[in-house]
Amino acid sequence: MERTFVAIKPDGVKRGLVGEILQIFEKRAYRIVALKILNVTDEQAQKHYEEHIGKPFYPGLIDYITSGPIVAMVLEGENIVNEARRIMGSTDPNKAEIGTIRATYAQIMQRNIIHGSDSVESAKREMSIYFDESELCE
Ligand code: IDP
Ligand code: MG
Repeated sequence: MERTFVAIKPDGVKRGLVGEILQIFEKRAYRIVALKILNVTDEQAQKHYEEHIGKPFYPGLIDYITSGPIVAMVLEGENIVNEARRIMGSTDPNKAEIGTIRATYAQIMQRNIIHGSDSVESAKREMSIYFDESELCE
């Protein structure tokens, strides 16, 4: 069984979309292995988005992810890394397929509501930024 790291970004939490988004994954019968609300520290944000350091949107991205609490989770299921990204839709909500989370709830990339790991390796790296091993429910 594969695992991925998913985060509802601060705009999703502020807009009261946590329940609706969790339901999408629960209805798909993915298992919640870990779940919490937290304020992302600058250190966590920099680790999470280290691949984007130096890009023009990087400072805005760090401000965005640290602007309020996120809901972080580890989900488990068949082929979940790719499937979760398919459920979320493209990074740019305007290019995301209708029916995906980003197309349904967001308008712009700078406020695209949700994060999902892009590979099994990224998932392992990202979940270790936000969770201790002991927080994962087997
Ligand atoms: P992803 O979240 O779909 O994996 P990434 O390319 O990893 O997309 O980018 C991380 C986040 O940075 C995006 O979700 C989005 O919020 C933001 N972002 C990415 N590209 C741009 C851009 O060109 N302009 C503004 N923000 C961007
Ligand atoms: Mg990414």
